[in-house]
Amino acid sequence: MVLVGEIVAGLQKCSRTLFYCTNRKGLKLLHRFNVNFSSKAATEKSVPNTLDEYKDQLRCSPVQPNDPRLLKVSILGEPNAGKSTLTNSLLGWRVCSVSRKVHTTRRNTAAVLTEGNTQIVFLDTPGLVTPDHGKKHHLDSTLTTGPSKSVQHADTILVVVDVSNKWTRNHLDPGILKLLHRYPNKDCVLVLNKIDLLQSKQKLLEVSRSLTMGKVGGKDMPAFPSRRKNQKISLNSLFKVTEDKLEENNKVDTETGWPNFSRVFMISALDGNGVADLKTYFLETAHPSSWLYHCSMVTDQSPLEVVQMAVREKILEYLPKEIPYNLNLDIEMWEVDDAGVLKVAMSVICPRRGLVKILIGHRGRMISRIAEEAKQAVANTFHCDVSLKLIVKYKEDQ
Ligand SMILES: Nc1nc2c(ncn2[C@@H]2O[C@H](COP(=O)(O)OP(=O)(O)OP(=O)(O)O)[C@@H](O)[C@H]2O)c(=O)[nH]1
Ligand SMILES: [Mg+2]
Repeated sequence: MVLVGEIVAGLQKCSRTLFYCTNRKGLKLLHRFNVNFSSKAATEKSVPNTLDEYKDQLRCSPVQPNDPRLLKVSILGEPNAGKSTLTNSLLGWRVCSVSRKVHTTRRNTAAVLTEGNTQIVFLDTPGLVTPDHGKKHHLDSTLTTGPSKSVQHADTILVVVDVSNKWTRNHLDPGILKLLHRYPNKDCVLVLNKIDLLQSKQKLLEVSRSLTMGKVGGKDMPAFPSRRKNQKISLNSLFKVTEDKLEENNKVDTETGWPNFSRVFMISALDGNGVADLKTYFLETAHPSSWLYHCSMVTDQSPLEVVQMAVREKILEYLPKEIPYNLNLDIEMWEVDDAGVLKVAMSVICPRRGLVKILIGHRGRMISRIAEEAKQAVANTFHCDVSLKLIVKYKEDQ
């Protein structure tokens, strides 16, 4: 009590003191006494769980370090390639929603990684779809326009390919190729994701050869070396060869890929294999420039969006394909109690009576499971305890 009193008195007296805010309660205190947030150094990263804190964080102009460095990375890929899983893995923080179904990400989402004097802003985008596909499946316009908008402002384009998908892994999506051609001078990096599901190194090399048209960093890729049975070859050593050595190479089909990738990374966003190398690459290629966001910023999503996306993610995970896209999610109650527990009640509005039954499930098991897992996801984003209540409703003609 005495300590809080002292802090309050200190705040009132020393409005020009550089105040280091270390936790959410500290932020609230600053807010209560109208302390100019932007002039303070709130150093702890956080995802605000109230609209007021969120607005404060957005308003807060970045305190620039000595020699600030910045890199804006647009993450592109076909639906379900693992873009959001990779974003979370790079940040070490669950900020983006992930599910087994396509179109989990509905709009461009910024995820901010600040380390030392370097800030990297990742733009997680919806999976690339053609405008025709978007129209046919009644997808929001943010899904079709998001990727190209994000590339416009990026320094680096990160193309994520799911190597476990044998239908798509050997050629780049035409929409991605179109974007790469539109910005030929931007740095481009290829990520072969889900290597935990494709053990054959020979196949991985074939995929990367196809997607890069046999050229990486301005050099020809080496031919796959012959090897004795059971001899282990490290992928890293192969790529070292790629970068170090020029070799004559069989030309691959000119339509399959992009010959201007500066690097290729083989990773598993799910188990983290290879992600540290990718992160190091970004930290090293950041250029001298002012930071865009305050160092406490982790994501540009509003607290409401975080919860809605988490619930949608779990509905996507457990319900048949088309259903989740037809539901509306409305916040009914939002409260943070004195113990810091976030309490949310949300209605899930179904346009058909039949959906209500499916969503609730036998003895309410389905909706309880969705609520429980969404609650955990939200807690992992806000880093606070959460209570989440879902109310399933039927409403015609929404
Ligand atoms: N096995 C494996 N699964 C992965 C990996 N990365 C992502 N996944 C899974 O792939 C699915 C899709 O992942 P997301 O991160 O939602 O993919 P996305 O590209 O963001 O998808 P959209 O937002 O729909 O475009 C999820 O079930 C992930 O758990 C990986 O490295 N290995
Ligand atoms: Mg996504």
